Order: sequence, then structure tokens, then C-alpha cells
Amino acid sequence: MNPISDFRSDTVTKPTSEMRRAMAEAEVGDDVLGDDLTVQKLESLAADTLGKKAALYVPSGTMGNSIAIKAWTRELDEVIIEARSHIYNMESTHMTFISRVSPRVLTSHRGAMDPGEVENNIKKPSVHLPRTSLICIENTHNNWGGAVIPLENMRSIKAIAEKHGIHVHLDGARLFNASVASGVPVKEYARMSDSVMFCLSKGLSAPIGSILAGPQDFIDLGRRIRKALGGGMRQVGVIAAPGILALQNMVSRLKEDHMRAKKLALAIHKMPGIQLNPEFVETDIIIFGFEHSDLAVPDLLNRLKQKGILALSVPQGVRMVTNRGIDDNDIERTINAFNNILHS
Ligand code: TLP
Repeated sequence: MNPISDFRSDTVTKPTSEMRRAMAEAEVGDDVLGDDLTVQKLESLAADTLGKKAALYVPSGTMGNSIAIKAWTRELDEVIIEARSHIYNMESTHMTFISRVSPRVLTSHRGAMDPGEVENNIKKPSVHLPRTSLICIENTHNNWGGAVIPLENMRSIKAIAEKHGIHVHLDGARLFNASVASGVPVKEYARMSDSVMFCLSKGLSAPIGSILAGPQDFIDLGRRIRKALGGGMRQVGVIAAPGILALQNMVSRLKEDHMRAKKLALAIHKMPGIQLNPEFVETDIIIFGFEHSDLAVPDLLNRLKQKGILALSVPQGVRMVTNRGIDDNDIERTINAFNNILHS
């Protein structure tokens, strides 16, 4: 058993020894000058995987989303975005800070915005009104407990966007989780948006980096914006090399994370204080409400921590994410710990 069962995120995954070897042996060059063959290999593999024309390696998902919004919008524009989305809630306000656009925040059914409501909120600019230039979708949806947004929902929103001549950006930090859980190929999801960001550094286990993919002129502009944000990197192959292995070898294992999350959810959902519908645990994220007569969320987290189990407090209650560092023994230990804390 691992000394610590770390469920705080799938970002806590460490590179495999194969990844570390690839880092040591990576062919590198100055990427700002266009010389790094390893990052070029990663970018073209990522573009092919998503069925997009071009891709850009960026240090983080947040930078990928920031670049996308900056590239698709102009100052004074408005962006339609879901109320619990990561971009709106957890990316330090780059929409207003970097792109100087305002969010039009819509509620949703477990992360899926209603297409009719999306259409009703698209504005043509006037002396009073901003221009709507972009719709952002998140799949899987982190703050909705890793919910998979149905392809049909994305298709309807894309059709509306096309009708009104506006773009769709997909925050697909965990797009491969969505694909593994639903059986829908990533290319299909990617077709429902103009640009896609996905993270190599979460369940796919690479240490650093995300990909932004889209049309060639969008990526050319994105490369300039990345430089302006300080994200132009030099011998970047050292960190891009594990990203190649992440895409080649790590996608199929995500189903193990999903199975373990489901197993944990099924085991704990009826315990005192826990408010969780295990049917809603579709991928690697479990978010549950917690209302207990003797324990508040911080108490529960402390008691778990004393037993070597790490989880996070979120506005909805508690978040636990399975990842490559969690095995079946960690799940058993965690179920026992919950039993012990909540039934004593
Ligand atoms: N999410 C992180 C934290 O920020 C909460 C996590 O541990 O889940 N989009 C989505 C849907 C994300 O979940 C995240 C990271 C990002 C974008 C940003 O990626 P990074 O952390 O690489 O900037």
C-alpha cells in the first residue's frame, strides 16, 4: 500500500520511469527559434489525435484557456460560459484580466448548458450591448464531479454557434476521461468545437504541460500570445517528451481510475453524512456533500489525513480524485477509514 493515498487531484501523478528516461534522452533545441524536434513531434501527434490542423504545447491548462479566449475575442466582447466552469471560477479571472471580455454565466444540467438558453444569450453588438464572440464548454466537467457532457449537447451548441458566426472553445482538461467513459472518440468531441485545450499533466501522468489545438491561423496567433504571456520556452523537449508517452500509453489506463472512483463512491454513498449519487460518478472525480451531526468538512478531512488519506474541501463539500498513484489497496484502506470515522 502507498504510505499516503493522495486523492487531492489527478495532478499529483508523478512521471513513470519510462517518462523520466525519455526526458533524459529527449532531442532538444530552442523552441522559440523553432528548433525543438521533440515538442514538434508532440504538437503534431496531439493535432492528429484531435483531428485539428495544428497544436501548441503550453505550460498549463490555464495558459491554454487564456490563449484561446484571447485569440477568439476582442475587448468589449462577451463570452458564454457555464456557472461552475473552471475557466470562470478557478483561473484567476484571466477573461477580464488578460482578454478584457465579460462572462455571460449560464446555469446548466450537470455542466451541460441548455442550447436554447445559449442561443437566447447570444448578442449582436449595439450601443448598449457587447458582441458575443465565444462559447466555452468544459468536458469532463470538474466541478460537476467529472460529469461527461453528452456529445449531442455539444453538437447542438456548435450548430447554434455556427448559425451566429461565433466560435466554441472546449476546456477538455480531462477530454480523454470523457472519451474513455463514453466511448465517443476524442476527435468527435473535438469536432464540436473550434479549439480544444487538454492537459497532459492530470490522469495522463506527464509532469508538465497542456495542448491547445485548432486551425492553423489560430495556433499561429496563439504562439504569439503564448510568447507575450511569457510562455515561450527554449529546450522544451525535456518536458514535452513525457507528453508523447502520455498520449501513446496512458489513455487506456484511465478506465482503471474510473472503476476505482465508482467502487469508492458505491461503498461510501450511504454512510452517515455523505450526500452522493454514485450514478453521477462517471469518471475519476467524486464530489460529495457532507452534513454530519458531529463532524464538519474540515474535521472529516483531518480524520482522513490522520489515516494517510488526502482529499480536498470544495464549495460543494469534499472532492476526491482517483489517479495513477491510487491502487485497489488504497481504495480498500479508504473505505475502511470512512467506515471507521463515520460509524464510530
Ligand atoms: N484543475 C485543477 C485545479 O485547478 C482545481 C484540479 O486539480 O482539478 N480546466 C479544468 C477543467 C481543470 O480541472 C484544470 C485544473 C484546468 C483547466 C487548469 O489546468 P492547470 O492546472 O494545468 O492550469
